[in-house]
Amino acid sequence: MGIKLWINSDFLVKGCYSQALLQHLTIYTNIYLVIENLMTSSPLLNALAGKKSSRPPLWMMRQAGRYLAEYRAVRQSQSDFISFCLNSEKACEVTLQPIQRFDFDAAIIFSDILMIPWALDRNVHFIPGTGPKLTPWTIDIPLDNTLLDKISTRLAPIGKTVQLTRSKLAAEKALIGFAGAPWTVITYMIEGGSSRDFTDTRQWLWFHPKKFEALLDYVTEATIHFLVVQARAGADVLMLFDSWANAVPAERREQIVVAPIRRIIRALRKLGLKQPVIGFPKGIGEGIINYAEEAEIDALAIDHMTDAAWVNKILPKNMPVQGNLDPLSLLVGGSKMTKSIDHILDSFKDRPHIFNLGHGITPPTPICNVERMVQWVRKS
Ligand code: 1CP
Repeated sequence: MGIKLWINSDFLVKGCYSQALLQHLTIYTNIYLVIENLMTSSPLLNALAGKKSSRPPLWMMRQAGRYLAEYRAVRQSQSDFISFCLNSEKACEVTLQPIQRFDFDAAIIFSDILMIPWALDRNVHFIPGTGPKLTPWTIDIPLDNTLLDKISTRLAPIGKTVQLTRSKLAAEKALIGFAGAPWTVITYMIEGGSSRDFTDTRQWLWFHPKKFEALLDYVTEATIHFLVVQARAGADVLMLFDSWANAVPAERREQIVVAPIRRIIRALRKLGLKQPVIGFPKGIGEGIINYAEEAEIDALAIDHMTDAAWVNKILPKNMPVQGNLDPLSLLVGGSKMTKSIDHILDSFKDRPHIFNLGHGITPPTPICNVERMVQWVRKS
């Protein structure tokens, strides 16, 4: 629908009053609809709906975080990280900070993938300089379904953050809710924190396949509850972070990486929740071909280890992609960074694309390099 269409309307030359009035009304209705559309259309939602644009919308994974002085200032006022995530006012404040500073096209709600283990009573703590610590999940722990029933109540403060943030965010900025993919969350539960090789979790796959399957189902159900809270509170988009999908043996990917995502998305759709879902199966290389086909996601987030030109060749033509600048290129900046940005923009120029990093931004990143990245992507 274009402006010319209504201006060219010939109601003035027609003598019939009522017809002219009718057309007049139509014109005003059309103008209203177009203005409303202009006011609410979100570049990020457009890309997720499969629309191409001359400049891709952009945001950054982990955009609210320690590289920002204003984040560190708020963080200081809250010693316990979980309480910080559950404090809707403060979580909303830090969610909005990167939008205020860089005018990104999307905000991602400030929370953590470990809120699910926390809600499942896993005694989650974040130790400064060390990372998360949880009471490790052992083979003999029974799966308590009454805890699943409590997830929505326990994580309700995050729904409140979503609501509050949406009310403060401009209409054209999309708000992203998220959860960890079940596998990634389970690695933290079994290892009791971060891990380099996920030895205990991977051993479960071989020694206790039935128990592992039951735990996977359990965490998948918990994830559905968590995403429903965020979707019902007003999140426009949902993202599932499978940060450690690389550690899953290739022949088990369908069961562990792909099927749980499909199950989560089907459950959301069954509840009438239509938010587009971005899947991020980090580090699975050629596995993205099957993931893109089978997981029923709306868009695929690509890590920086995967070449954008190859991704463009192998994925279905109109599938939206997100990514995939190496976060460490933002440490060096300059022409090394812009050359890398150009490769990504050029590779994805013929498909719906959301510019992003291939993983989270790191704390030592200079702000001026983020600014340069934003300018460079927007001038393209
Ligand atoms: O004290 C601090 O400020 C701790 C740093 C921090 C932050 C800023 C943690 C601890 N979590 C978060 C917020 C967070 N985490 C967000 C919202 C902020 C934003 O993106 O703007 C998101 C989306 C996450 C997701 C998250 N948490 C992931 C998946 C994405 C990824 O980076 O791979 C993972 C794996 C976590 C676990 C986690 N949270 C925090 C730490 C230190 C860790 C462990 C990371 C590891 O094992 O390497």
